[in-house]
Amino acid sequence: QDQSTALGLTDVIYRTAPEEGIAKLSINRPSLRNAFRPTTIRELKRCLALAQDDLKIGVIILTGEGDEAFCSGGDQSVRGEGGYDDGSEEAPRLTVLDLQVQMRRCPKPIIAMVAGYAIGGGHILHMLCDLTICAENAVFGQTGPRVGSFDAGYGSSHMARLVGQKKAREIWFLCRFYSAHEAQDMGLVNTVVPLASLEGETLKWCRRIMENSPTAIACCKAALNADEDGAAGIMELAGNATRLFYLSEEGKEGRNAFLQKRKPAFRALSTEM
Ligand code: 2NE
Repeated sequence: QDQSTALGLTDVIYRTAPEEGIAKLSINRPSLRNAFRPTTIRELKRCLALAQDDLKIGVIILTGEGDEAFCSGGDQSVRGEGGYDDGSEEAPRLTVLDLQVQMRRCPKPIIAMVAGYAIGGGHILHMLCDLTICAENAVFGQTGPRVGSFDAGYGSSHMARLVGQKKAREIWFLCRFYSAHEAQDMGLVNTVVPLASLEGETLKWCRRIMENSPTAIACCKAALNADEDGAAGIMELAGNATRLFYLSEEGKEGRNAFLQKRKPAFRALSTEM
């Protein structure tokens, strides 16, 4: 179901297949190789929040419209003095960083489905997805140092975790572009498929994930993020522990005793550690 019109989206297409548990967010600026502007980021954040809160959705696909690009990064034509500025935000800034954090905190797996260019800030978005499935025509790289930009956050630290320090420095310092198979060799992508099979293969991965325990997957994602994300990462992992505790008899006893104005009888329960 395409919900873009109902949501009033201009830069993003938001589709859901609730019966399959899949949501798809697609950047819809193909004439600009799906470069993002603040409006694009705001819409991506909104759709991601919708997918995250939708109990029927278990997996989220992030992609770009057309076969030529996943995303070519920040729209250089709206790059103002202090950040990207299309007149839709109070102050020009790097709104994509907020999206990156939201992607990390999302408990549901996000899969980058990449055809064509994943460049600059677009390359960073694919790296921050939990998995990347790309077509044989995919091209990956950073251009920041060539166009007067850089991402010293996840764009650097997470890249180094994926490909190693030497390779990350090569990618940033030389601004070379890499083919799909080069990207696979350095651990940037999970699999490379013919362009015609990209959507089908991505759906196969989504369906496979949907067969597995959502709580286990959410905890695994939080655990895999935890050390890189510091206190925020531990908080995410700990939040899952609290949620599981709320579901336990011991957790419920605390709430019930408070509401019933009596002393909790924790020790009468068989859930002690
Ligand atoms: C992506 C790439 C390599 C594609 O090349 P090609 O030859 O397939 O297409 P072409 O002709 O360059 O692009 C088609 C149209 O899209 C626009 C182009 O200007 C062109 O417009 P027209 O000439 O048809 O009017 N376009 C493409 N990318 C754009 C962009 N990012 N902003 C605005 N317009 C764009 C080639 O297009 C390319 O190298 N694009 C630039 C990639 C880039 O430098 N991105 C910004 C990196 S910085 C960043 O994203 C960033 C960061 O470093 C840190 C934080 C946040 C963001």
